[in-house]
Amino acid sequence: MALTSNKFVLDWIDEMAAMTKPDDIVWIDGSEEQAEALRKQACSTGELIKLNEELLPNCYLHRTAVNDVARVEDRTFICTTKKEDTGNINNWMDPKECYSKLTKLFTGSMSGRTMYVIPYSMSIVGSPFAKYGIELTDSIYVVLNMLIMTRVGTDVLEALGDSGDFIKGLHSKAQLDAENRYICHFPEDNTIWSVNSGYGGNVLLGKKCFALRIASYLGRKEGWMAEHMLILGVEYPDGDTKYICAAFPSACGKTNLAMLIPPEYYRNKGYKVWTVGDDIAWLRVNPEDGKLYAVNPENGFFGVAPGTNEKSNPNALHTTTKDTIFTNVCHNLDNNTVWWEGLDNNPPTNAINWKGEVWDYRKYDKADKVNTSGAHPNSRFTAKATNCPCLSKEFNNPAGVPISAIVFGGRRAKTAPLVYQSTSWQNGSFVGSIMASETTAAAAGAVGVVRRDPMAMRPFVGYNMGDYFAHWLSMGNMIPNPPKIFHVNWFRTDNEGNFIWPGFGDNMRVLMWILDRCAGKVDAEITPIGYIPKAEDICIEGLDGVTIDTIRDLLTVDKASWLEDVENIKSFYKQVGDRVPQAMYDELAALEARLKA
Ligand code: OXD
Ligand code: MN
Repeated sequence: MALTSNKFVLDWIDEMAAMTKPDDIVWIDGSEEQAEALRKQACSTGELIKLNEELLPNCYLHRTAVNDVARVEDRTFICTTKKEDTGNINNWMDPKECYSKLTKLFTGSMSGRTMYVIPYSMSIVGSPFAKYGIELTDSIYVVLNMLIMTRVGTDVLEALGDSGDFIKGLHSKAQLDAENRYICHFPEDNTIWSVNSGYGGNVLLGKKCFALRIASYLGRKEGWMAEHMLILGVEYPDGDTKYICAAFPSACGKTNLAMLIPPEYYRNKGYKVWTVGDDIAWLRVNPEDGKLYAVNPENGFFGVAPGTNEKSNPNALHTTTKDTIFTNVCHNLDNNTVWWEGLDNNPPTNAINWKGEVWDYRKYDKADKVNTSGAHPNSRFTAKATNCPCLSKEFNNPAGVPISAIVFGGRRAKTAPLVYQSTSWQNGSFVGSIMASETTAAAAGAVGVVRRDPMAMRPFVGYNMGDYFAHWLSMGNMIPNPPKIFHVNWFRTDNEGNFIWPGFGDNMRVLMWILDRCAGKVDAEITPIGYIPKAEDICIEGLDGVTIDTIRDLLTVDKASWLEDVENIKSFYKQVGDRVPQAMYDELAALEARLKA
């Protein structure tokens, strides 16, 4: 039975059902009873495997199709009436053409199946940040993940009332046909259509599709920001807490940074770190104090499992010990638990790999991880935020948290120093726009290609990247007390390719310098790229093997490699196209001039 009388909702569902032809329509009410019944049903068909109730209570394992294990950027489209509104960095399709192409794929795609109607909210229902969505899907796995990742239920429909202001998401696994897999966004219609995939990033429509692509479009229209950023709070011994947002490309350790455990030196003094979010931040100006406030619009973590362990991220590990859905990890048959590479040094000897085959850990080959590992390198956990031991008490604050610093970061072997500070909001926006990451060809030890990933949003901006830069600049004029903007690089390597900086919890040492700068407590040195710390201002107390000379080395700015980067940025800006604001070109020219001076 329908859970609302909202005509916009009902008419749209009728239309989608007429196309997809499900046998049944089931409304998701957010109750535990319904969720439990769906879990049982999914276990009866093999869609989920129930794990050891004693060791991993209320935890399940799911495997996606082997050709369907990651986001598909080349099959992700932004469909605006005018191609220039989508720009060159995104894939564009004409909305009419896209609807007609996908209508063919959706026609009858749910026949013999149930259509689930998921009313959900991104951020707290009824809060000033909240935006509502409804996802229609033929996948129980999607329903159960959305129940963890978002706020689902009848209260969303009550808050929506009879308004038509909601994001219409349609998803069907269809035949899981990779050749006809499409993740399409219609920002002008508040609509998302996703077909032929069952992988999280493509099908949990509240996450990348809504909370980043559609939301970034709405944010530009409405004067706020949707960013690919974690949010964390650093609590000082006196109880004061300062908040930081940080943007890193996928697979640069956002979840680890968001949940970091302070080094012993800081712990002994009473410092604590609290997690507000690990992936997405929505930011608005608070008219009362003129500061930028952030919320995490999600309600759970969809984190990468491999590499998560007691050392790298004990908080994440703890979060996944109950109420969690694991996807594409290794199944340990001896005790009906899960395992992944990097969890510990004891791979299970009686195990099924992510593909569902008997797995022999002795055949593991680092050079061919996908085919020889127990867990897929992009295997995931979907875990409840409220199970996270370091969850901030402000997590459910509808007003969000005030942001002192915005931190950008990439994976750079040589160019970027450990940390530097921009000189203004405009300069900081420029620093974000030139963010980049390098891949390392592990076998050869060679430095790979530089991929420019502005604000870590390259795959997630729902409109023209040049307009997105302009939106960043214009936000600067709207924030009377803006956060300061920094750039970090945890990944500098020595000549043998080893990371110089220890990373993980010790990244707190850099965050402390950043917060000291925000509080005006510490000086810095000006360089052509911005302010860098005086080496002695990065605390190395209790840090083995790192000396003040190591810090000096990590802070050097090599003009030659920066000038090479400037050329790379020029060609990237050209690729972004003619909507790159003049102010960004001015910043680039000024940087080049300072480097050459
Ligand atoms: C993610 C990503 O899954 O950025 O968060 O790919
Ligand atoms: Mn992400």
